[in-house]
Amino acid sequence: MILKDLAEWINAATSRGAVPVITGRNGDMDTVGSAIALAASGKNMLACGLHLSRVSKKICEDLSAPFKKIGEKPNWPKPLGGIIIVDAASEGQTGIDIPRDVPICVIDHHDTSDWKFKPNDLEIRTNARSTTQIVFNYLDENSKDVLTNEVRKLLLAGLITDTGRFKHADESALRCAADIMSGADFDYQTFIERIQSENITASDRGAIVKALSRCEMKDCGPWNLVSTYAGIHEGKIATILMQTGADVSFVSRFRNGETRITARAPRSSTKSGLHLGEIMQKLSVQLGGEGGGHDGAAGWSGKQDRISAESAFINILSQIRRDDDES
Ligand SMILES: [Mn+2]
Repeated sequence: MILKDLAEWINAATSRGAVPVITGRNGDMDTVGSAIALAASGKNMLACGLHLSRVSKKICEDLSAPFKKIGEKPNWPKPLGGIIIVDAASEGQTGIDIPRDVPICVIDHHDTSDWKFKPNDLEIRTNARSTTQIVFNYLDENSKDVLTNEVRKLLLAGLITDTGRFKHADESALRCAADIMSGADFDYQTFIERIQSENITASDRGAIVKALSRCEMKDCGPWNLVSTYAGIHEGKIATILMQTGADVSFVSRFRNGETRITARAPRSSTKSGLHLGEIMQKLSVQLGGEGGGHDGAAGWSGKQDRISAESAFINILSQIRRDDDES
C-alpha cells in the first residue's frame, strides 16, 4: 500500500511540473540506479545529482543512461512539481539545497533519517537491503513496461553493490534479484563481471597501500578496532580492513576542510548489538556535520579535524555494550 501512495504522489507531482529525482552525494550504484530507473517511469522526471561513483559512471556509460550532473544550488526547472530523493538519509547526504516550497518524496532504506517532513511530503522508508529493491517493486506493480533490460541492469547493479555481492542480502533481496532476472534477457554472469571489473590506477593503488601501511589496532571497550586514514577509496579500504577479523573497521579522510569517516562492521558485531549508523548519528549530534547509515556500514562528514572526529567515534564505541548471545 505504501507503493500505491508513491504512485499517487508521483502522478500528482508530475502533473504539476518537472520532478527531479535526486541521488545521494556519493553517487553509488544504489542511489544512481534507483534514480534513473524511477525517472524512466514518468515523462517529467529526470535523475540528477552531484556526483557519480566509478562503478555508476561505468554502468551509466555502458547503458547510455540519462543522468544530469548538477551543482549544490542548481537552477531548477519551472514549473517544479516536486522533488524525489532516493537513498539519502538527510538533505546533507544529497549535498544539494533542496527547495522546500514544493512537496518532496524520500525513498530510502537507511536505518536512520534526519529529514523533516511537511504535510504533502511522502517518506517511503523500508528495511530493504537496497533502495533499488523498493524501486523495482514499485515499477513491477505500476509501470512494468519501464522494466527494460537496461533498467533491470541498473536496479540489479544497485542491489548487488549495496549487499556487497549478496553477502548482506536477506530473503527479500535474493528474491528481488531473481525477480529482476526472471523478466530479463541478458547474461547474469557477464553483467556481474562487468560490474566487478575495475581499473585501479597505479597511483590509486599506491594510495591504498599507503593507507594500509598506516593501520592501527586498538581495543575500544569490548570492540577491537582497526583504523587508518586515506585520501581515496575509503570504502574499499574499510572493507579490506574487515578481513583482519576486526570488530569494527574505520577509515577517515580530510580534504578541503572536511573530514569524512567511513566505518564497517561484520555481522558478528551487529548481532552483538553494534549499530554504526547510530554511532554516526550520535557523532553528528556531538560534533555537528552529517552522519548515519546502516548497522554494518555507515559514515559521517563534518568540519572537525580527523583526529578529534576519530577520538569522538572511539569514545562512543567504547561505551557500547557487547551482547554476545550464544545462539
Ligand atoms: Mn543504498
